[in-house]
Amino acid sequence: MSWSPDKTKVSSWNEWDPLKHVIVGRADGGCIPPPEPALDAKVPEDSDMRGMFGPRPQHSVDAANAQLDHFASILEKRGIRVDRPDPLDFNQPSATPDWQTETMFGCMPPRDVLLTIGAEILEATMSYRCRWFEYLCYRQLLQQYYNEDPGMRHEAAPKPRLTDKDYRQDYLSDKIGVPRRLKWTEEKFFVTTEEEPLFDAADVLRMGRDLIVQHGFTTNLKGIDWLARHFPDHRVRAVNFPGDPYPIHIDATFTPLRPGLIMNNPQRRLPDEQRDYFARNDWEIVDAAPPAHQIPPPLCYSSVWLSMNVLVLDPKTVCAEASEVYQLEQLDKLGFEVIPVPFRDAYAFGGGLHCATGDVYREGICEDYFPNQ
Ligand code: DAV
Repeated sequence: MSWSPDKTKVSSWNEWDPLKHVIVGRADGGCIPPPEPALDAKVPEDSDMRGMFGPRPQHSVDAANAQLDHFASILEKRGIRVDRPDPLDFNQPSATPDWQTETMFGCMPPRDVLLTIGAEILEATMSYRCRWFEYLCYRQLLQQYYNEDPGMRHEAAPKPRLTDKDYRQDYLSDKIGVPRRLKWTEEKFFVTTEEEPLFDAADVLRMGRDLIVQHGFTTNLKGIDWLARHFPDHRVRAVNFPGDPYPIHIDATFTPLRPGLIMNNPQRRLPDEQRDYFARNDWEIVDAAPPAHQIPPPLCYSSVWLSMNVLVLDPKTVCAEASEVYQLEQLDKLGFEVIPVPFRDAYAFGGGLHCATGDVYREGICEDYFPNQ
């Protein structure tokens, strides 16, 4: 049965098959959350955000929304159905019996929260307290998909307690220094402990039968094990990337572009012993082009490597940030039709073009891209 825009169907098995239906986030009400253990570990020590919290300036919300709306219209003009989440009032306290935080975060990056594997959309545990309730922004859409597509599976991973036991106290200092952080992350001594399963959806790359999951600040080994038990028909592989002092989310580090081709951040290389799996299955790993910018935009958590946070529309077409001239050029040379999308004003709200989207439907089936085990 072929896909049509007015009949909802949930299905997506990888990061590159032809995209037909997607969620694009919103910047409305985005907040800088107050200090909490795992979030503080990610804010660079010299960041302009240290010590700040509360609603982001309205002019920055408006600028981000203008770019998000423009991105959505680019996708729609190409025949892709676009849905948008329902923001909460993020500038209010939230709490469970275990903790309380003064503000939430926002709903710009659906990729962090929602993991689409085939007909299932899974709400991630999340690993920051300020993002514990973020799934609520997507519930209206997920309920709609559930009602309209009898094959859709709506799942939620066990909500974590997120007590102080989930976080290593060693990371509470803002004077750790980058050399020590690099040593710790190389040793896989991350801010999150193994108290309970934790994962953010943006640590998972979907590659047909294989799920490649980054072990780092936002996803622990128990989270990866939970994913492996939850998806028994998949091979779930943990990867890690020494060289990143703040390892959260795989999508500014390791970016599959089409079957057989992945870009790797040259400052965060996949270790040799983990490369073999890709090599023996004829996957080429190329260094991503350098970012065009020396520093991220103001009040932004993410690194300049959002340059490689591209959204693949199909194996020949990719959206990349409009000012990232080196990345645009590299993708062009790799044979893609490249769609430049202005997006830097949205970065501070939670990331780039891949972060800001969540798959609902891509054509194609679950294939095995790694037959040589
Ligand atoms: O390089 O700061 C950003 C990923 C956002 N989802 C980085 C990772």
